[in-house]
Amino acid sequence: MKIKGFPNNFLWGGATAANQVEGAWNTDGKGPNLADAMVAGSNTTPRKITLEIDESKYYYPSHKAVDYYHHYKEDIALMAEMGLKIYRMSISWARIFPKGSEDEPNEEGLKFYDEIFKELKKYNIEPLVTIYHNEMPLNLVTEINGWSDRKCIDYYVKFAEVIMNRYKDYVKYWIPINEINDLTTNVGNWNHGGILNEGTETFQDQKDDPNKRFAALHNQFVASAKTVMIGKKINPEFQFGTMICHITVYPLTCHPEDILLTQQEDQLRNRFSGDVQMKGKYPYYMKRYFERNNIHFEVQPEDEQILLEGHCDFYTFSYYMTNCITRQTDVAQVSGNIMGGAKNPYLKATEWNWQIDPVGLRYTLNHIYDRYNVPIMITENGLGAKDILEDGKIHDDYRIEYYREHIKQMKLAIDDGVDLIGYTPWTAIDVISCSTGEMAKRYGFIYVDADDEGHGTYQRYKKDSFYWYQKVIATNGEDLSE
Ligand code: BGP
Repeated sequence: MKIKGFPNNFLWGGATAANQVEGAWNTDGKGPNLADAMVAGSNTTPRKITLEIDESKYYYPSHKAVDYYHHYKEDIALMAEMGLKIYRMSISWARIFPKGSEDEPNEEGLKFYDEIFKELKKYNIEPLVTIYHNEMPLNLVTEINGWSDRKCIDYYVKFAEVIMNRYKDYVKYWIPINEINDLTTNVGNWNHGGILNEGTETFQDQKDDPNKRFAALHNQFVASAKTVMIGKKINPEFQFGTMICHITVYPLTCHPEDILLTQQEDQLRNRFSGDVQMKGKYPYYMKRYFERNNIHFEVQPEDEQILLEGHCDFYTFSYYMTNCITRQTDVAQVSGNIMGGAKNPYLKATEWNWQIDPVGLRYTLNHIYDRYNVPIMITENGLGAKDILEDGKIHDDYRIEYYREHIKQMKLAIDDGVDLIGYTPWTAIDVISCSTGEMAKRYGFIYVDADDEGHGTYQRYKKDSFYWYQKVIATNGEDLSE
């Protein structure tokens, strides 16, 4: 029996985030955000956080990033040439509200995104806008310790309302908060929660206060739900997606304790945030988790109704790896973006030790669709790898291989019956890495000539994967050959 292909209106796309592409960190009224306070690191050097930004002493990669602020026309033209139907991007909060607490938005910042949306429209590329992608105005970190303070809800909702009103004729798909479940881990404190606890010096080694962290997550749930409610009034056609950093977990062995631990890990890391945003209420297992771990945070009586009314319409997630869970402590470990785990003997890993698991994507898609029964988009998936530029060419067959295997599994999941509507690989164009701040950890279909210290021509080159993906899109996923 021939397997079903991708639907005709499938949204083939690409993704980026403002702080990782734009640069122009203090141009046209933009204020510093928390990403601007992160010093470059590497696989072995943690990223230092400096509230006082000192460019004479440190290199901060977001300050120039890949200079999309000055190259966006060329970059969007390249995305159009590749055939993208959808482009996932984010809006820099500090470009619109430089301190986060102003009464009036920064018009220059708003104009920049007017231009982006006009450009996308010119090429018929649908924008998918992440309102908050790992960057809040630095002032909100120093003034109120980010999302741990309930005041942050109002600041964020104001920002969201301003941009939804301004861009209502251009944007239909919105993601209120990137990888909202990252706050279930310690590493989420800083760049997801804007929380800097005393003693934290690096992104990799943060001091944790679970009370503040889960308060911040609760505040994000409420802010997201309010945004959905306001957005639906601005335009009832708006569609809102949750965005989960989906760390699919397998038991390392069939020992019942490993199975149970895996279930608990899945509940906490993946399901919890998805459940709140899709079903509109806290799941039973989190109530017990908070009690057992003595976690307390402020909940207002009206929050329950807000969460219920402001649930999301579709489900999106990032998928880079799967990890194994076990009660054993003496097993080999692998890393990951929000958490690592036990090494799976059947999988290979990237140079950054993230395990590659295409079949796990089919499993994950079925797992999610079974639970929520709503349209799904994969809003991040990709390979961070070192590329070599030679005679204007980049032969990234390893990236093509990665995508081919994942796309095959997406096709099988569609055949299983999953309502997969779009795919925005990470990334459309090379960006600076979030966890390490490197340029060398490249993800794009388009190469940017810049290095880890910000040297280079910043010229753009099409990688072999660019041409490959162009063909995949043109044939609607039918031709995955070299
Ligand atoms: C996700 C983030 C992205 C992106 C990606 C890859 O968690 O949403 O912003 O950076 O991970 O991670 P890294 O850049 O650390 O390789």
